[in-house]
Amino acid sequence: MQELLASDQEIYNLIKQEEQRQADKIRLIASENYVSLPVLQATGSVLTNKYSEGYAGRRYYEGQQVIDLVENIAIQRAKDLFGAEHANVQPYSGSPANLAVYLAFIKPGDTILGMALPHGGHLTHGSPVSISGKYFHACSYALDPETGLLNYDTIRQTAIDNQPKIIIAGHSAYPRIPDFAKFREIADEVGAILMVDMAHFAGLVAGGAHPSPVLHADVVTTTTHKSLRGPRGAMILCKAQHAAAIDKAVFPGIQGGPHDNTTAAIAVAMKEAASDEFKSYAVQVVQNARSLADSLLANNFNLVTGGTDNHLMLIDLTNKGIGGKRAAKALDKAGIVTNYNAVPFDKRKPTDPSGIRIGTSAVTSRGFKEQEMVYIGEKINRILADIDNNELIEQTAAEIKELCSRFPAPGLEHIS
Ligand code: DSN
Repeated sequence: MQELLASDQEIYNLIKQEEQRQADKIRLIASENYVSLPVLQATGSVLTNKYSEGYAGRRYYEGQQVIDLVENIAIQRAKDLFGAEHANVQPYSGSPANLAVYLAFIKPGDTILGMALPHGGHLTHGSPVSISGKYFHACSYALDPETGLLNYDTIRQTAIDNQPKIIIAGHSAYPRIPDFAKFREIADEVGAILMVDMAHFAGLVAGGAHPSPVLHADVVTTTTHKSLRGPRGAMILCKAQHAAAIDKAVFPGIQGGPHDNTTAAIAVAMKEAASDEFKSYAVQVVQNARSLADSLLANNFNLVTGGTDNHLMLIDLTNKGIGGKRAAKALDKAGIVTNYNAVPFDKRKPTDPSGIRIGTSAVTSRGFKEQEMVYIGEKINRILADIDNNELIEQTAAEIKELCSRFPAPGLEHIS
């Protein structure tokens, strides 16, 4: 990036600082990852210079000789990877993708049913602070208070009582695997569209380490940058019968020109995700999550649902007497990056809830295995047991930096 250095040293330096931070720290934010250098290169390509409103062969600007080919490759790879009948690769990110689904199927004031945000759902699944809760009549299902698991009898009854036009399955902070066939049955019983937001676990689905929702759902949305390890973007997969409605909702419904550089990077990431190496990666993400959960349980941490079947877990810190925000800040200083997160039926406020959420997608990308998971569990325990010990925090940060230097992260191999 010598040209950037010469033209804008301030931004160059900040990018370098961020590279160093990503290289030196154990990044456990469940929605983050490291993309490969090829994905970075496609993202940073001259495709960013092009406008391409419309779809291949039906654009509103000329000069699409290359872009049409790129987008068609991305679509075909997405369809092949997930076994989908149709794919739209233009949504800018997960929130616009979900909004496009609502625009395609319902009108303002219609009812949607999704997982409650404090129970692991996403803002765009009907939270009152999001457009999904402001423009639609949003009702929600909660987790079982005893088990912390999805309760399909409750979901069914809530659907019968509220008659939603769309039922949303999928989550941002649920450590178990939804039963997509049961969701399908409930949706059929009330005549609803079944939408699955698989943003968090799409990479696990691609790698065969998680059941696929694609055959069960009418429409599946996903970001491309979480466990799927692509650029910041999103996709909508759907049955062929919904293809026209979905495409029209994305453009011209809520978006203008697609980000063609991102589309190219999605294509690159889909090729990577179809590889045997990625299958091993997805399996290792889940194995690492289990090992980390076991290590935390052995250190007397309380995990929502008692463990994990996917890439993430939610630690309820109530028994440790520490708020999630304070814990996340101390861990960050020690070189372990997490986010504070509400736990189901949380008694604390959302801005300082009782839990932290952690996931293994990023650390697995840099080659961490079970042994490193045990190490991380023990470090989290040491720091949170002595949270005001700055000397311990600094010493841990140095140890973690040394550990990370032995596991170069994708895209950051040049950092020492
Ligand atoms: N912000 C993402 C997450 O962290 O789960 C969801 O969009």
